[in-house]
Amino acid sequence: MIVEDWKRGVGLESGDQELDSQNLDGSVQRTIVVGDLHGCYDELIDLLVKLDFGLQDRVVAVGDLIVKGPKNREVLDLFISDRRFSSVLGNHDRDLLQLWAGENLKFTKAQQEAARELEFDRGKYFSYLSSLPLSIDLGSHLVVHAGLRPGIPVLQQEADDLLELRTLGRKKRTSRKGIPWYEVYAGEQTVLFGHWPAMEPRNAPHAIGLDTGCVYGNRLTAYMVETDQLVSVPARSIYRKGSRAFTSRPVTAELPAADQRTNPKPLSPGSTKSIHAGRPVL
Ligand SMILES: [Mn+2]
Repeated sequence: MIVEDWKRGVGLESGDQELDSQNLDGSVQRTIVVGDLHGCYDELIDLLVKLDFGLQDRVVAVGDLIVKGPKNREVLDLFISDRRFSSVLGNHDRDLLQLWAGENLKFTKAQQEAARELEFDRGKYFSYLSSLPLSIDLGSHLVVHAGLRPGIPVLQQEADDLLELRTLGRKKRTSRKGIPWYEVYAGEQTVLFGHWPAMEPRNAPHAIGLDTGCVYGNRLTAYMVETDQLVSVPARSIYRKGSRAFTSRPVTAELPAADQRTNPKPLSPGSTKSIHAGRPVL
């Protein structure tokens, strides 16, 4: 599908949007929290088409909008131009800001490539990425890029933890060998995060990891807050070779059986914990 068709199909160019809690087809507003995009624009479109994305729906991304994948510019242009789209800052998004700010750090080849792709309108992209928050509070749920230290309020968390934390009890917050932070976290809000790709979503009692390595050729996954559903689409291509850490299985519950995937029962936000293990998958 070409992009212009898709935009018309989901109302991206339909002008004024009525402030109504219902979509044109009468469906209620959905909050679609999407895993790490890394420039995977086509798969984002595939996902939104699959969901019949409407005028009153909104997308919240877990960050790392760019770097490694094929269409960084298209992803950013969509988030900049359509108010239904928002995101937290990811570590790669931050790294691009640091690169452009001339900080004397080591940047990866993929980051330098992304910087070149976006150079023609650097001011616009710098300004947008600088505006991204470290967390987005959805009430029952909290969106951060990587993780947080259990027992500390989100506003008191260190930025580097929100951007890069994987495990506790190790010298480096990025270590994959300690205890995953989300196995310890027991806060009231369910945390929706990305950053640490796995073949399937990471499913903890109070957190859901949504990075299923689309840029590595696996899937793009999203979580729908109001109905406690996961939805995903396959990557169209392998854009980057995945690391061994990516292909290792996450420490999670099994995905629900096929008979649980149909006719999901709508749930109000905040009632998600009780059915965590049986979350329907679209
Ligand atoms: Mn990341």
